[in-house]
Amino acid sequence: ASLAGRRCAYPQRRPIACAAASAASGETFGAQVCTVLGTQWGDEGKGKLVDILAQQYDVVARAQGGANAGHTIYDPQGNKYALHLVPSGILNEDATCVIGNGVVVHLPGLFEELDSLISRGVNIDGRLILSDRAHLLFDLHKEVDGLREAELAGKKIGTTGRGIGPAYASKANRLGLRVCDLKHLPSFGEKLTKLMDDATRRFDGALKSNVDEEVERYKGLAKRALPYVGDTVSLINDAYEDGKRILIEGGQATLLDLDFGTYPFVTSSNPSIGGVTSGLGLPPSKIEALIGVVKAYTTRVGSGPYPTEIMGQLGDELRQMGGEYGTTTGRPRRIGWLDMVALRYVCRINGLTHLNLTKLDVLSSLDVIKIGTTYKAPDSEFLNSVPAALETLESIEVGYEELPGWKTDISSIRKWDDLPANAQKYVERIEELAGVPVHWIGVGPGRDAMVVKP
Ligand code: 2SA
Ligand code: GDP
Ligand code: MG
Repeated sequence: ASLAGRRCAYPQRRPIACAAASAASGETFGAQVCTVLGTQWGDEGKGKLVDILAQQYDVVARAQGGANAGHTIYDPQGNKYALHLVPSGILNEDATCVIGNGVVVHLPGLFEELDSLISRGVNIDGRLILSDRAHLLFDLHKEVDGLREAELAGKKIGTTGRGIGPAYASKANRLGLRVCDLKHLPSFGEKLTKLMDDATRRFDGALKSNVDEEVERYKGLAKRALPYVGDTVSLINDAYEDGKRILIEGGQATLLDLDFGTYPFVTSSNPSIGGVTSGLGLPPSKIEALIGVVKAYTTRVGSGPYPTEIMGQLGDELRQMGGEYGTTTGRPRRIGWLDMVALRYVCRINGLTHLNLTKLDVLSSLDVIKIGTTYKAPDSEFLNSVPAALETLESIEVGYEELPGWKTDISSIRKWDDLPANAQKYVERIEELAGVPVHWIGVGPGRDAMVVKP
């Protein structure tokens, strides 16, 4: 696909007010380039906000991660879609969806996802562009993911098993194959042989993937993939220069970031702001709005430290009320109170300009809601930020504030003024502690279940 062809690929957009925002305030979100990032351990509801904002954006792009992501969205008829590699703008037929260079792509999985969308009547034609620089994730990477987890025995990371870590390791080892390699099949075979030989030396006899079978399979996959492949660096910068509106959808979240998360219990990409720019080739100076999505409590899937974790019956009840099970793997999510020390750390790292507080409705039955506000290491000072060492983080004593609950269903409320006073106070306290305004408040999973704070 030539660059010249792509330059004209964006239809002139009619000004569409965001469905949820307009219901509440008539607002169209102003930023030409806007990024939506997870601020906790993922599953904050990023997909829902992206789906809502996508109604006003021309390009919706993913920059990092892969099919470990599980973003759940609902169309206006209430039909549910769980997306993994496909950006959450796909239900807005006027938006072009981009899978950027920073994403690791399992092509059979991508096609499965596309087929499922097509079978449900979603029009994909000409709407999905896959970066020629994105790295390919093979079944081999999934096998290695499983083998490495097995080696860790009782100390598993608790990965999604989607091959993410091994695929990024191949990229960093300079053994990876990229989407552009699909255009050069003879050397594709040679490169794949090198990649597989390396893995075979490490996991002697344990791997089932076979080079010849895989090369044959990728001949077919290449044919189907190539019409989607493009120079997304040029595409996205051209779009910007043409005045198009660009929305970037983060996967996972900053506390799972390879650099800033609870290492080694992290994913293998940078879900924070750095991954957005390196994963798309769009300069940071172009990003006007950085939206952090914050669940009104916290969840975490997989192992690792979790200072505000709620154990026992209350945790189980919140899991049920919030439907907290992995979108990709179905695993039960661990549950905890909001952690403002961690949230402040995440706001600073990303320079967040707006917050979307989600799932406020899930807390509606509680008498008292706790917010973690301080970290204290045993026999030591209060800490100002999230410590690097797991040993410290695991021994932290969290100090809590307690706020009264509102004890009434808020899921049909659409206006800030109609929220119960205690719910407003909870939101305002979060803004105060985070130092970043809450602009959207989620009160249910549906596209319309959003309150805009004036
Ligand atoms: P991986 O597979 O190498 O990225 O796993 C490393 C850690 O990152 C966590 N991780 C996630 N955490 C929450 N949600 C994710 N997506 C799915 C969802 C998860 C699911 O939307 O529910 O279905 O289980 C996601 N992806 C990666 C992972 O749990 C490890 O802690
Ligand atoms: P993501 O990975 O950040 O996109 O989040 P997931 O889709 O994995 O998990 C969020 C879950 O919460 C999904 O099932 C959403 O439909 C749901 N959800 C999002 N926002 C809200 C909200 O405000 N209230 C309720 N009750 N559910 C929500
Ligand atoms: Mg998710």
